[in-house]
Amino acid sequence: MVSRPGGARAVTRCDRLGLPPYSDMPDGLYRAYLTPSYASAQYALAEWMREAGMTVRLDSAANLIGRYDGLGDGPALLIGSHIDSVRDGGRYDGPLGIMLGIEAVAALHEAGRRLAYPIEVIAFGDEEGSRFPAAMLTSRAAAGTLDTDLAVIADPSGQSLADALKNYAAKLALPGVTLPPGNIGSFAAARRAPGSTLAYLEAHIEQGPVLEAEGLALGVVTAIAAQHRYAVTVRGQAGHAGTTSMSLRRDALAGAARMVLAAEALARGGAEGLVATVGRMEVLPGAANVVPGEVRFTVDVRAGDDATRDASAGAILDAFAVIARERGLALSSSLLQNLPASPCAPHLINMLDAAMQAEGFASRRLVSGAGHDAMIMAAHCPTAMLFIRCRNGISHNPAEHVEAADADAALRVMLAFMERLQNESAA
Ligand code: HGY
Ligand code: MN
Ligand code: MN
Repeated sequence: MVSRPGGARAVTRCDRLGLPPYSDMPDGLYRAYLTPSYASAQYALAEWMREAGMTVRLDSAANLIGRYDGLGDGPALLIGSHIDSVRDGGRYDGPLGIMLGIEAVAALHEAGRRLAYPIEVIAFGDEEGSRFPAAMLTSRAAAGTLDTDLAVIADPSGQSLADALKNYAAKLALPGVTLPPGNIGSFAAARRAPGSTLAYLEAHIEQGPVLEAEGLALGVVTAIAAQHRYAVTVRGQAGHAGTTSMSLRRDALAGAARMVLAAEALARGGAEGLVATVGRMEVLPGAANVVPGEVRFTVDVRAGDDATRDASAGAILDAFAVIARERGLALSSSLLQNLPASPCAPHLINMLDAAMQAEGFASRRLVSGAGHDAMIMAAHCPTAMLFIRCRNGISHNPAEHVEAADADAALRVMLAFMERLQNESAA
């Protein structure tokens, strides 16, 4: 089924990438950085970028980039989002922003038009952190803010990021895609030259209920919430489930359960917009007839500003320590991810808002509770984000859904924004 260009085709292409071979899950969507499904998705995206009149390349962090030259060869408008997904995720979180970037270029290409500035569409490879313990890896490579030894970061199978990049490069089969000098493997070499990007624009589903509740298709993001993500380990004593009396137990899972409820209670009672989530937990040894001796879990704490995030995360860790002491448990925690709150560029917020109103949409500005590559790219260039309504605000879930008409609306506003950006940069 060939969809007409625009929002419908963008949604259809996201749907297509929701199934094998573009997913590593047989009955759902899981596409992780540098996996076979990631390669298949890059193959399809490269085709669609070329059809839209772009030349296509990989940077040395294996981000896929399509380029549509402008009348001038100054700094480029970068439009993008991420192509990786969470486990059993939705089809639009990430890919929709890439597909709409391709549709915007395709519209210019079909009209035989070139804007004053070049346009690049980028498919970031690892926003979710669903394979390696850190997230936003490849936008941080592009922004030049990831200074870590790639051999130290490893996935659950033990494969290091460095080896995963080498393996990916070795098996690469992307005809018509230009490889970076020195091939794939160096995050440092993926850094976009300072001053080379006019602005970064990301269209993304809201992943929340606000726009739908207010009957709005689109919203302009003013800032992205601050995030802290911790790895927590609770150690007690494993024991026989039948012979260890309750009074003598040091049950790591019972203690961890109290900690989960303490984190929830602190977030519920905290500032507007404060959230805390325990999303992953591992119980060891994990046998039905053994009192758990060790539990490892993650805590994700977010707030509209850094100070609230820091104070709340500190209160949560303090509560954990009290529970551990009361129960004779050992507690350790490490900060996995520290993402400061990231404001979008005021002049781009106003420009996107004006474009939205010029296209007949009511103005609506909102903060993003979800993290995005835009918060990383803010270290490199001014950023703007356009939110698109999604059904029941559901995301990170196969039930994620976006209407083609809303994707069309977003495309219209993106094109109007691009014209305004041209007028501003020509002034
Ligand atoms: O976790 C987030 O907010 C994003 O979806 N990675
Ligand atoms: Mn996303
Ligand atoms: Mn996501």
